[in-house]
Amino acid sequence: MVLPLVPLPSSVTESTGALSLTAATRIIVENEADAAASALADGIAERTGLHPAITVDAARPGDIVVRRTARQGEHYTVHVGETAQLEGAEAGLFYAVQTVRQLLTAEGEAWVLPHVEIDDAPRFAYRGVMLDVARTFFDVDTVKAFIDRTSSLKFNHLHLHLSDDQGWRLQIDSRPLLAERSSTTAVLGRPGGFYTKDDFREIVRYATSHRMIVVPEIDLPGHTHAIGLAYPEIVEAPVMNDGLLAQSTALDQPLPAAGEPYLGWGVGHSSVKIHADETWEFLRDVLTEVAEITPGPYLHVGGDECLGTTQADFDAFIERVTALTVELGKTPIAWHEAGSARVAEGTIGQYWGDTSPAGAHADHARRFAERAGSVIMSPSNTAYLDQKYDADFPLGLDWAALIDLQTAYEWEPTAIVDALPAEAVLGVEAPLWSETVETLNDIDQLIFPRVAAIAEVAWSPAETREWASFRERVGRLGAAWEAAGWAGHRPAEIVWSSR
Ligand code: TNX
Repeated sequence: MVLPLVPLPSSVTESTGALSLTAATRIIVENEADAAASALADGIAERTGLHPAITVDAARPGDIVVRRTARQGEHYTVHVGETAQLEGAEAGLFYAVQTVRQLLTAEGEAWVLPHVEIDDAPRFAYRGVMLDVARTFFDVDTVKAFIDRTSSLKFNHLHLHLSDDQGWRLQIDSRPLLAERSSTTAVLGRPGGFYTKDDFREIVRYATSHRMIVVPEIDLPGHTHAIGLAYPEIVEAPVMNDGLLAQSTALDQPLPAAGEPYLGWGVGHSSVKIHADETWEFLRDVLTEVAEITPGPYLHVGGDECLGTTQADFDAFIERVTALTVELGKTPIAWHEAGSARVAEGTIGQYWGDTSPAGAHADHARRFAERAGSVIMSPSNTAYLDQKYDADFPLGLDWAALIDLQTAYEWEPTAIVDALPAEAVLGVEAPLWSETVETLNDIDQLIFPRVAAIAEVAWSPAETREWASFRERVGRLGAAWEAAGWAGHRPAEIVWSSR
């Protein structure tokens, strides 16, 4: 039987036999306050009902040793023989724990860890997931639940889409009306909401403890209708466009009205006033505060779908906003359309076209590499978690593709944009837009199991990736997800094991 490991480690050598976990099993540490050891103890308890003690002692057969190494980074090793030994620096040990949790195997009434040697490190430095908290607002606990799920698959960046036409989600002290007015609405009349600065810090703290860097996005210059509910002087009047018409036919609100909430999900109708001094005073204030509460190196400034903006205005805006971001000490990330502009050196592009782009999409993506930046791959026809699995799936949109599990698995990040050097691919991100997503259960239905496929694309060596192997491993992982209380979709093409 294959080991239920996703993403597949770069090196796995199995041997016969297994370590039995019993009430006598202990976790041996050099320091009892070790975070990895307590995460491992919690994971074992959740799955098996055993409660291993954490102790500083010499290891006996059947014990699990958690050992910190000096070497930094995400590399780790797991050895399971007479004892189990986990080794890594802080990040590496976190991943070793996730791997050992997946290795826990039921044998009748007993629990074992199969004998194995694992030596593992990720393929890509940037392994991201995105949650759109703007279309639908998700409270701090739901964001934490999203972190629990995705960090278990070794994702290391959490991109929060904090603003859009339907709502603004972050308290900004210098612009109090954003929280007071712009945050009160959401798509389809759902309840609004926003994160206080303390809420945001709590999300950052929780993400950090799960080895995830928070990437806040303020989407600019489009997707800004909600700002106009608070600061109408800096937004343009809404404009009609094809994107809006195509997406909003089902909704009773073809064109948003200035100063009124927008509850549909059409795109491309809004913009801030690109040449107004007031706009830039606003942006400096807002982005300064966002940068201040963000320990991570990145600030995402949007740049997507400005359908009513002239190319010259768009490019002028992007050049200025990426320069401002650098001035504030952060590396800008922008959706790939921003590649039309003279982005600040080092700006990272996030590519959302499909896996075989024509024309401008690919040109724009290449631009980031030419300006000393790199590209995060989020192809919408394979990596978008908000697209339906199949035409009958009750949740999700379908404008990019129907994405079944195999489609989410079988794509190669370095083979999308012609003539983009492989080293310019910083990594992979799977976005979850929330137009059709209301609850944590909805999130689970759309992310599980596809997020596991994207995790493997992001982590595992290209030459080891194989659908036949993945489908078996992911099926065996279903039991661990159930034990954690993570429901989700269970496509019939996979054999799901129950324990
Ligand atoms: C496109 S792709 C968007 C979002 C929508 C999403 C829905 C991109 C950068 N923007 O505004 O939420 O489609 O699938």
